This record gives sequence, structure tokens and C-alpha cells, in this order.
Amino acid sequence: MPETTQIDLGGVWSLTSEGQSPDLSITIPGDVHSALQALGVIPDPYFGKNEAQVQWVAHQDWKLTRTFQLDIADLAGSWYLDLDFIDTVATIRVNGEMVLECDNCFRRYRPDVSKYLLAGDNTIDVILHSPVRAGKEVYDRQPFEIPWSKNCPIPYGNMLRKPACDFGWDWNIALAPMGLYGTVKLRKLDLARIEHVMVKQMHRPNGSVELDVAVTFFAVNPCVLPVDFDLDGEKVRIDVNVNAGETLVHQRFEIEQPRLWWPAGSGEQALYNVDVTIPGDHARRQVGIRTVELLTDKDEAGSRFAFRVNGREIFCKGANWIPADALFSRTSPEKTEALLKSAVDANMNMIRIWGGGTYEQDWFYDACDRLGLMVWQDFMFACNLYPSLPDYLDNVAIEVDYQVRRLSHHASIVVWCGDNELVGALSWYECSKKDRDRYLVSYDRLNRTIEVAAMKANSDVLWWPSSPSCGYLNFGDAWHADGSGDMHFWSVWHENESFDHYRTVKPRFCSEFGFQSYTSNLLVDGFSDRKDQNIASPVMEVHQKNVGGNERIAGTMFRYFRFPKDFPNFVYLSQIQQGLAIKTAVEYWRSLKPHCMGTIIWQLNDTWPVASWASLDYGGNWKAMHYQARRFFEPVNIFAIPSGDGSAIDIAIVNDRVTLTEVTAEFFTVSMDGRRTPLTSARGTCRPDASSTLISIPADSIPEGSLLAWFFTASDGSSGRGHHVTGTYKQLELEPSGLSARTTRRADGSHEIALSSKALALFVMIEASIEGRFSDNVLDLTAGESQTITFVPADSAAEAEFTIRDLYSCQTAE
Ligand code: BMA
Repeated sequence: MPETTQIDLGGVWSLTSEGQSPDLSITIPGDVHSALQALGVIPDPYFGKNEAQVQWVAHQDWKLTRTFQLDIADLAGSWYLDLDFIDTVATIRVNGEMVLECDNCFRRYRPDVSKYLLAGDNTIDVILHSPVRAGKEVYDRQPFEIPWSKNCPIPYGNMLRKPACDFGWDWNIALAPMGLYGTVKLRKLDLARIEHVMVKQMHRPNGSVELDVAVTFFAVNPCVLPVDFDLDGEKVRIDVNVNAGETLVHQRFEIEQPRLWWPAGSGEQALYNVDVTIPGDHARRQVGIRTVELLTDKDEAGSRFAFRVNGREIFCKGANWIPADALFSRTSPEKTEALLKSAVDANMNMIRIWGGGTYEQDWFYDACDRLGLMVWQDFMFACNLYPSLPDYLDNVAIEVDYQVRRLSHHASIVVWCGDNELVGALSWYECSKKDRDRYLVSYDRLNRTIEVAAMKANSDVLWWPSSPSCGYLNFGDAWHADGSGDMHFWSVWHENESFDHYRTVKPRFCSEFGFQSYTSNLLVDGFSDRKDQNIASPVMEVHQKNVGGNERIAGTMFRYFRFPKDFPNFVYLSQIQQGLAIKTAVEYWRSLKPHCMGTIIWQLNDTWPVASWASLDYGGNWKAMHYQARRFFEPVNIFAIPSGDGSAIDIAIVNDRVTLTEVTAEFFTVSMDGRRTPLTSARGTCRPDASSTLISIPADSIPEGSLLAWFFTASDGSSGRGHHVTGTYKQLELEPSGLSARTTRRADGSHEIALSSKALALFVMIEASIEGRFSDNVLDLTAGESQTITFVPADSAAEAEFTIRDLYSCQTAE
């Protein structure tokens, strides 16, 4: 019989809790809420107003138990539990003996359990303590008041090292879930185990690269350990004298002419595999060769904020990433990778892993490496005041050390950032407003702990203290000051400013800005009954977590549009409006290149079906804005930017290519019956990686009641079109567009939709009754134009029905 070297403890465990039936069970890896839902103990938390009904779950302790067998022959030697994602405060016993008490879901735990194991049947139980009660205990021990975020209806989340958004957020359901995720194994330590593998790159002026593979082994007894290294087939074997405890070993590889890793859109994503093998253990690290610098040189406006990869400055286009789901059991690597792929498909090259969520699992970053998605990695602190007692900081330091060692080899990770909005939070709470000194010092203790631990783990990583931040030890207002550092520009959404207000700032790098919309009709149908499909119904209010969010959406519509005729059209128009807001910002800020070098939209994805700032629906379907984002993030495009005094419309060329680009454009005025009248044409160039002005069109050359429209082609082969309305859309006396659509189903299950229009059709959006992706959407058609769109359903066997909306039909009862 082969020797047992590991037992996967995944699978079905029994689940008990006070006052609950004794026959519950949970599938591990997984979370308690999903287990209870599968058993019918709780309803689907995401449906209707069910969130309130499931709140009791987080107020109880839950005990998970299972048995496993060990042969007497396997018993000898050293065994440990391998747990890398325990959510969160837990006590673990093996055969009744306590082997671990833990309180940080961002740390890995590997307790030795050898002396508790028995031949034959063994029992392991895990008590997951109520995060609310556990958080309160920490809260009560603090020497001064530390309130939790106003975003969180469930209290004390900031006391625990657990995703901040688990306790509710201005887009998240509040569940405070518990569970065992990631690796859940019992493993035998042969001679040693691999604790960490870090790979550093030294780039030489001649272009060659030295890779330093630093492996930390852990052994119980000193030994001579045979270690095999393999860099894409280049093999090295060494014998290492390993001590009891940890031993660090370096192995160097030379790569004479490395193939470089580039962000998406800038080159290929070349990757190398580094394998480390010892008896009984193996680790693989996927490595991309690249240099990265964060440029913060001083200039007239303040100081720059730009990433330079392989010597080339890259304009960062992307969105903020929040956890893939509010409940772990509903996630899968495939679903998550599809979301990341959608980012790249919309011409994004960066995601920011926001600090109120989680450090993602290894496969997530492997996917980002493959896709060319640069990752801005926050440490997991957001919008709260946090403890700074030594025990808390010690816990944080261990977490930071582990995460940096685990992840810093990834080519995709370009910067590590101390936190999300903790500087701002100092002025959001009564206590910290009254005594900023105390809370600022407390904050700096935490921030300093993170910085020191990160640098100690890997001095090569790029560090940025906080997002947003005007700069090192600068605690200024990076929500409004635009001269230096990264900016979170929220004035349009949170302060109710107009869309034009995006043009009043010139960020160096905008790492957050967003505008909400309702989630698509398809999802609304999934979480509500017809009777609740009203913009102000309590069910819709449960599915809107930002106080006043639904009013903001509706109020903005009053400002720019005529009010939609019914609920489904309200959903549609909310998405068009969202796209318009963000387009206004991105187009202007891209035109400021290289003054501005990044626009990271808040936010890419949703954790459940909710009205939010996301461009993807929960589940991954593209909302209107994601189709628009693909266009406003094109590497070469032209944008209409009204001049400050309103006398002209400046047409900017933006070029993210390494080559000079020539653009030819035709401009028209379009009257409300959809007729196009040629206005002017222009030809111009834009230097590599720059922006320039193609032409300035006098505003008075566009007759009242007409809008400006254009087509362009560029020397890189790209082309596009667009329109610009001076004033608001509600002022347009739109006429029936006479839109028609002919749909045919192809043999492969996809659908072809041939659209044609008799008059002007703005923001034409096709909605499907099933999940899937359109080849394009949110289109404009003028009189006599037609366009053919393909729809690829997620399930090729499913029948689809299509609804077609445009601006006229959405706001006019027939
Ligand atoms: C930013 C984020 C999140 C929040 C979003 C919308 O400040 O950091 O905390 O969800 O705004 O309000």
C-alpha cells in the first residue's frame, strides 16, 4: 500500500449550532450560509428582502466536524494541518485536543498535529465563532473609541482581520459569512516542506536577467534535503543542509535574452515556470519578466503618478475589483476568470484589488499574469478606523509578510498600497474629527507596520501608502486635490455635481470614480417579483445599499433626460446615464495624457444582484457601460471635449500606441429625423503614447435641434464613431426612430440581429432574455443605417428573446 502523505479534508462535514437540527451538513471548501440555504434552513439571501431573515446566522457559533482514517503505518512522523483561508475566528480540535486558535482569514496556518493523531478513526472539529461576538470582544478591549464603518450594518468588522465588506458595504449584502475556504488538508512532513518561494528579477543593462529563486524550507529535524529546481526545462539539483525550523536557500538562473511580459495591449504576456520539488512537496511559480517603476517626479502641477513597464510609460485603463461574490461557495475560478477576461475584452489593462475585500487566491493572479492585467494590490483595510494595539499590529505584520511572500513574484502585481481611504476616514467619525492627532498617530502606527512588514518580506516591491494619497506622509485631501498622487474623484456621484464637473479636475491618476445604475432587467427578474419592480419599492431599496442611491439615479435622470415610461426602461436609461457619466470623465482625462496616466473606474463587478457602480452585472453579463467602456478605452480614439467657455467642441486624438498615428475623420450634423449633413472633415496625427487636438469645431456651426456626429479611421487600422450633444438629451425633440430588427439563429446557437433605422436612434440597446454577450451594443443609427450584431448565449442550446430599446422609445409611451 502506498504511503499516505496527505488527506484532503474537503467534502462533507457535519454542521451544528445551538438551537439547530443536529443533522445539518456543509461542503468544504464552503461557507455556512450557502450550506444552510442548500438544506432549506434559510431562504436565498439574495432574493427579495431575505437579507434581513438570515441575519441570525452570523450571531451564532457553528461547529463543523468530520472524521478521517489513518493507517497505523502512516502514523509515524510529523503531520500538520494546512489551512490557508479560514473565515475567520476559529478553534480547531483534533480528537478533542485543541490544535489551533486563529483570528485572521488573510493568514495561512500550519499547526503540527502529530501527537494528537490516532491509528484508525480520527475526528477534527472546527468551531467558527460568531464574527459579531468575536469582534465585540476585541472592541471592548480598545483603549479608546474605534467606531466601525457607516457602510456596515453589522458591527465590529474593523476589529477582525476579515473582509471589511462582509459586514455590509454601500454595494454589498451584509452577511458576515463564516467558513473554511482554500486549502483544507492534513499533510505529512517528509524531510521538510516548502514554506515560501519568492522569485526576484535582476535586470542587467545588456538585457539579460538573473532570476533569484529564494525558497524557505521548514523541517522538524535537521536533514540533507535533495531539491530540484526547474526553470522551463533548465534543471538544477542541489542537496541542502536544512536545520530544524526554517532554512532559506537561493538558486540563481540566468536568462540571456528574456521574452518580456507586457500589460494587455502593449505586447505579449511571456511567462516562465519555476518549479521547486523536494520529496513529498512541490511548488510552481509562474513568472513574467518585466521591470516596473512608479514615477512620482515633481512638476509644475505637483508630482506625477505614472507606471513605467519595461521602460515604457503605460496609461492604466481599468476598474476596481471587489470580491467575486458575497458568499464563497458561489464562486469558482472559471466564473472569476470570465470577469477578468471581460475587463481585458473592454480594453482594460489594470484592476485595483480594493482594500475592503480580500487578497485573492493564487490562481487569480496567475490569470491576471496570463491576461496581461496589471494589479494594483491594496492591503486589506478600508474606510474604517482600526485598532493599533500591539497584538493587532503583530497579527497584521504576519499577514503582510505572508501575503507579500506568497504573491510578489507575480508580474501582474505592479504596486502594493497600504489601504483604501483610511486618511479620509479620519474625518468621517465624530471621535476622530474631535481628536485627529490621536487617530492620525494610531493610523500611522498601522500604516507603518504594513510598510515595514512589506519591505522586510520583499524590498523590491513598489509601495504606495494609501489610496487615495497625495504622497508620502501627506495626509491631504486626495478626493479634491488633483496635483499629486492618486485621486478618488467622487464629487459627481457623492456630491451631486454635474457630469461636466469631471472636467474641472486634472488627476494624475484617478484610482476611483463611479456612477451607479440599476442592475439589468434579467437580474431584476431573478431577485424580485413583478409587483416589486418599481424604482422605490422596498425590494429595490434592499438591493440598493448606498443611502440615497436610487434618488441620485432618478434625480440625475431628471437633469439630463426625460423620465422613462416604465420600470424596465428606467433600468435601461440608468445604465446609459452611468455610461455617459464615466465616458465624460475617461475621455477628458485620457486627453490629458501624459499629465494624467490612469483611469480606474469604480467598479468592475458585483458581489450579488444590486444597483451599483459596476459595469458588469452580478454573474458577468455586460451592463451598457461595459460596451461603452470598450470604446472609450480603445487604444486609439477621438473624443469630443467642449471648450471651457462652450464656444467650441475640441476633438482630441488619444493614442496609446508606440507608433505615430494618423486619424482621418468626417463630421456631420444630424437632425432629429436622422438626416446627416456633412459639416467638415479633418486629418491629423498624434505622436506615440500621447494626445493631441485634431480640430476645434465652433459650437455655433451645429444648428439648434441637431447634434454633432462623426466617423473616423486611423492608420493603426482602428475606426469608430461617436456623437456629441450640446446641452442635455432631454432638450432633443426626438422623433420615432422606426427601428426594426430581424433575428436569425445560426447553427452554432448564436443569433444574428440585423438592426435598421428609419430615423435617428440613439443609444440602441439590445437586451436578451438569457445570459450571453453581444458583439456590440449601445449603438447610434441615423436614417437609413443598418448594423448587424451577433449574440452568443452562455448556453448555446437556450432560446433567446430580444428587446430593443433606444432613447426615444424609452421615454415615450406609444
Ligand atoms: C469608494 C470605495 C468604496 C465605496 C465606493 C462607493 O470610496 O473605496 O468604499 O464602495 O467609494 O461609495
